[in-house]
Amino acid sequence: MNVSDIKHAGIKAWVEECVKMCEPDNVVVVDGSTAEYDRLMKKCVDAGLATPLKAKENCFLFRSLPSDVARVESRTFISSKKEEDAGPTNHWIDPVELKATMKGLYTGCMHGRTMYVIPFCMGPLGSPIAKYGIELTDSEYVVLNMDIMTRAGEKVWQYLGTDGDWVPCLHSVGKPLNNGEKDNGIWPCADVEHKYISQFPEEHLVWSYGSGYGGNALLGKKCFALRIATVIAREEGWLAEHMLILKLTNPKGQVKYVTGAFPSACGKTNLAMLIPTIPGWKVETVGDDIAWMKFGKDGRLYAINPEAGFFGVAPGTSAESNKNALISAEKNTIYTNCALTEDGDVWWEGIGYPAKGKLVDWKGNTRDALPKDKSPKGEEFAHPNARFTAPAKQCPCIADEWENPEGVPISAILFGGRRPSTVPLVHQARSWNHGVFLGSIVGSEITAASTINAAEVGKIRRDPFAILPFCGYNMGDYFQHWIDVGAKADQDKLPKIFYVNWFRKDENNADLPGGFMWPGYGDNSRVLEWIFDRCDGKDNYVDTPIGYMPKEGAINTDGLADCYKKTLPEILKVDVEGWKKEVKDIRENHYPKFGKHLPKELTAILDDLESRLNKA
Ligand code: GTP
Ligand code: SPV
Ligand code: MN
Repeated sequence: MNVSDIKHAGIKAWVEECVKMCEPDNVVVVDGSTAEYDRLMKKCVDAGLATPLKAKENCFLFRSLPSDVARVESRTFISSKKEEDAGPTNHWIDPVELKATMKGLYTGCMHGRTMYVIPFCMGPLGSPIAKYGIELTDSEYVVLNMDIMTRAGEKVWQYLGTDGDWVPCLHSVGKPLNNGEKDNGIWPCADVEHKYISQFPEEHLVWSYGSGYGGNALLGKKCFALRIATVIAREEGWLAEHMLILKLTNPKGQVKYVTGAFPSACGKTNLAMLIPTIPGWKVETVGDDIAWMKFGKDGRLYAINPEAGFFGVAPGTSAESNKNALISAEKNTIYTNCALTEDGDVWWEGIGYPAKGKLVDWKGNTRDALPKDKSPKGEEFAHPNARFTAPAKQCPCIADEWENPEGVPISAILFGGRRPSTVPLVHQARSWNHGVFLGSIVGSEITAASTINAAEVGKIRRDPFAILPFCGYNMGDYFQHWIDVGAKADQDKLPKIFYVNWFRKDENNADLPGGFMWPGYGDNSRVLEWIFDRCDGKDNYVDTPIGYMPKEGAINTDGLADCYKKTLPEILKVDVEGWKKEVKDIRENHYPKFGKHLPKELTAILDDLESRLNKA
């Protein structure tokens, strides 16, 4: 199929306009076939950008440049007409100015390259919740990843018809090949100051330039399914969220679906694929990163996973921590910035075993492997934000209903982040609005997924709803939208809201691996059990100043390692002094940012929390 064959007039005109501006050598309309995937992958191998992995069927390793290893929040823009509409937590440039700058960069930017036209669908094809987009890109890596991460290619056109809704997503790596230049095995991208990841919310438009990595370049993911989708969701009255979706079955065979918002690299993929350590319980995966939630005819909130694959964090993924992720990525997978072993396999820190012999690290240097599966900070063989791109259907615990066009009905919503102190293992909101409050105050240590600057990693920042880098409009208005959604709903049918923290630390306790006071991973099922029973209204809680918490003995500790039986009382306590500091920080530093956009309901809940703490 050629551009001239596109039956959708709006799409055809936009593609032609972009071709004129970017001046690619060729234009290819992506069909999504296996033959096409193989051809593009071979092109990457021939250009020295990809290495086939001898040890894994149809798997390939890419290495990016050190300036292009994660999302670049400092170069991500919400370009609304008014700065106020982007809000205090987003970077903003006037759209007229930004478009002029970017048009300058886009002009002739695809010289020596092919422009790929990718028709794609976010969500199960034909689902009433699904949305469609077209990504134009000059990166074969992006086409290959989009093929795994979305439903892409020929099959999408029938849903677009001649005038269906779609989101235009323009992407270039920003590295034209003039005068017969070649990539010569070097990951193409632009300097950091020329990278722009731009969303134009009023136009539902994405323009990305200069990066080939992850969420900067696979525009269906964070740019469309979150930044633009949050805007559409607000217009249409639903929720687009940075959340995993899991199916939880108890020993009686009863099922509940749970979503969870945790900041980047804070455990969504792991929780979504968890293997419970408590007998009789089962977790299955519906999604691991993004949830779109709408009310069904029965008044319940239903979630779909708009994606078709996992773009998962490799480091820390082992047979012990997340076996299901390893199996998902055993074949037909793209690895990025992992280390390469002598026998043609990938390796990373925390994979569960030391590597043998020599390793090629993510920068392409050959070094002797260490006798353990950790490396000193800054000397990692795999980049801390190294990733695997794997088809969701390969996940051994994918839920049968993961592609249900109507989605799955949600019973509980979790919020969480990496909080080494103060925040307990689990507490429950007293009401929907109290839950919105908990979402609004989420904080977490910065991880390698959210910055290309290693010096920032570990600092705590507020990341409301884990959506700080992904909200396409004013965060204060986003809080209000959550309150409005709850107010309109049938209160009995709303999901219950919980705040969890797997990451409490006690660095002085040598018994604790990594200093973590909770084992995490499979043992998080112990907390899921409590949450499941809470949703059924079980009397397993005590009322505390911060919300409902497990009453004594309500967290199942059968088989829990002794060192954690000792730390459990500590992480199930309300740290009154810590929370008072928290309240002060929210009042003085967090909430004032939102000015008149801050819903008064949230200030009222903050006041209530403070008075409860004062009485404690
Ligand atoms: P994004 O894809 O960036 O949105 O990340 P994510 O939220 O899906 O995080 P993921 O599940 O990939 O986990 C990131 C890192 O946190 C990995 O190195 C995991 O091993 C580690 N991790 C996940 N769950 C836990 C847990 O329960 N406890 C501890 N200590 N670490 C965890
Ligand atoms: C995240 O950073 O939350 C990710 C990875 O899921 S990326 O797709 O690069 O945004
Ligand atoms: Mn994510």
